[in-house]
Amino acid sequence: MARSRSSSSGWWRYLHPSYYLKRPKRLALVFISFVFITFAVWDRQSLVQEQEAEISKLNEELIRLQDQLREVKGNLGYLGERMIHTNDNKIIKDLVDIDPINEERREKVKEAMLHAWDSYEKYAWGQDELQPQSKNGVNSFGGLGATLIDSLDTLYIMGLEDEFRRAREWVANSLDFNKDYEASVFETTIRVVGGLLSAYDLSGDEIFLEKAKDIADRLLPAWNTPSGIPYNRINLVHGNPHNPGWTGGNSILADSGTEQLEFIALSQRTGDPKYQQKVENVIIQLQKTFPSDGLLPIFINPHSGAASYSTITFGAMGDSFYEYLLKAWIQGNKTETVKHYRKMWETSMEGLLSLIRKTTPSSFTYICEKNGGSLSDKMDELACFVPGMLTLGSSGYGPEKAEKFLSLAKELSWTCYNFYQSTSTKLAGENYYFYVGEDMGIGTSWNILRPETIESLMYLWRFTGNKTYQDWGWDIFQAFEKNSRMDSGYVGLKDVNTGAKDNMMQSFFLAETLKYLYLLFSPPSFFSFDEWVFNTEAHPLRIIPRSDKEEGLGADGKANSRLVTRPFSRKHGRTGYS
Ligand code: DMJ
Repeated sequence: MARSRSSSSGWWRYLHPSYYLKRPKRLALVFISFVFITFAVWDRQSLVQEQEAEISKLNEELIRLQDQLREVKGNLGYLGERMIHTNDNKIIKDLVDIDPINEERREKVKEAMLHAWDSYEKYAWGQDELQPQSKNGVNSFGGLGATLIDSLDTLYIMGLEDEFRRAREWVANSLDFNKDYEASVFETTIRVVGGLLSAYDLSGDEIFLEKAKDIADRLLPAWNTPSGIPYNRINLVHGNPHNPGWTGGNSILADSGTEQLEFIALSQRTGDPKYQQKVENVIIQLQKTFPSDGLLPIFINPHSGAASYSTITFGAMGDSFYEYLLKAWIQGNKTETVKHYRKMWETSMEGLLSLIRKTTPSSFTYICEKNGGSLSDKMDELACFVPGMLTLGSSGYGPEKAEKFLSLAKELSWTCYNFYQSTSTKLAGENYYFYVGEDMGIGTSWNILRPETIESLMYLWRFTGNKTYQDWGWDIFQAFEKNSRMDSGYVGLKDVNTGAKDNMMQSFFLAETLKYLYLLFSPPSFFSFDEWVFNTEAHPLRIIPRSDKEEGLGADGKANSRLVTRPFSRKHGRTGYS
């Protein structure tokens, strides 16, 4: 008890003032401790406040940067978003290098697409093409929604999400191929099969593949000819393939040799080799009688597989046959399996050199047409895809030939640009004649919003980095804006000299012309040419490497079993729209 009492009184004495007043040292110690604790508490509080202010500043900065990134991604479209994930270094470099002039131009092109699309939605929804003057739709391809399908990938690439979603719903719920209509196998393939496959590759949405298979199955009997060279027309319900009367029973070269990319892609994505077999056989057959200069006339007999006497041209009815020789090689990842395509293409390019002439006095380089043994000094604007094709193909050559074909491409693009610059509307006519001492003169003077020159400028800019090609493309775009734009869409011109308007917004204006313009002003890594190949209607198809031991149809023409590959997967891209 005594112990406890004394310990308790010992503790209380510290609280008694006399304990400190008796000994001043104790008082000083208490004072110093008080000052030290006060300072420590105050210092800690102000530190926390400073840190909080700093954190809130950083948060604001983070939100600002996130907004900026969202904006940039929006401008780049869905693919930009995908590539930010998959191709970080390159895309970040491009983002840093973004050129404000190109940004502005790209926005203008996107706005033009929106205007064309809105007009189509308003006046011609679900029909093949819009007639802007009369404000109605017209079914020039059998009522397959050609403009809508041709536009799917352009909408996707430009990041026009709501428009793409509405188009997708139409494809899923209203697209009906059961039409008693004599369809062009070529046009239906490049626009409809190509457009649907491209939408599938970009979005991963199965509905597009399903529909592509449906229409391709309706076209497939066209290849059931003695030679395997297809008939060019077929009824979508009854079949009955045939050729149009005006060809004298012949098949057209471009119409018969421009289905390889789409049908090979379809086989790769469905695992069913029948599509690929039909179209690859066409090339095998043509290879058997391929001339030493690689130049085939535009008419081929579907019974014998031999060429009939007719014009040789890189313009109408010949053009995309040559384009697909190169692109089937690229699509097949340039492997041994597809080597024969490249070989044939290189042979044809040697033949092309024999058609090259220069004008006087200005030395414009142009491509002649050939009838029998003689050259004719005429060139279609359609042949202005050649500079782009040469640019794309030049990288497969050794340095010397690559340089030779690239400089030919540059010269031809200058000519094509002048097809536009030489008219009062600054829009090109359909074809040109070349006269000694007078350079070029217009033949057919309409302009139907074609894309070929812009397509070539896009490839040249991408491969050379020379911004002049972008400036030329911008000039052409401005001429379309000035002469072809109406409140209700875009029209062609009946005459590029007078500016008189026609009444048609061609579906390829949305599929090709505006898409190539958009790419012309986009950062180079926006679309990788190692990953994608564009069909002749500008629909990008994802390159799926074909192995040298592939189970498909080889260069020997022997059919093998299945080749199964997967399309662009949702995991890597944007989530789908279904
Ligand atoms: C498009 O349908 C394709 O580019 C085709 O290969 C040629 N014609 C038009 C565009 O001009």
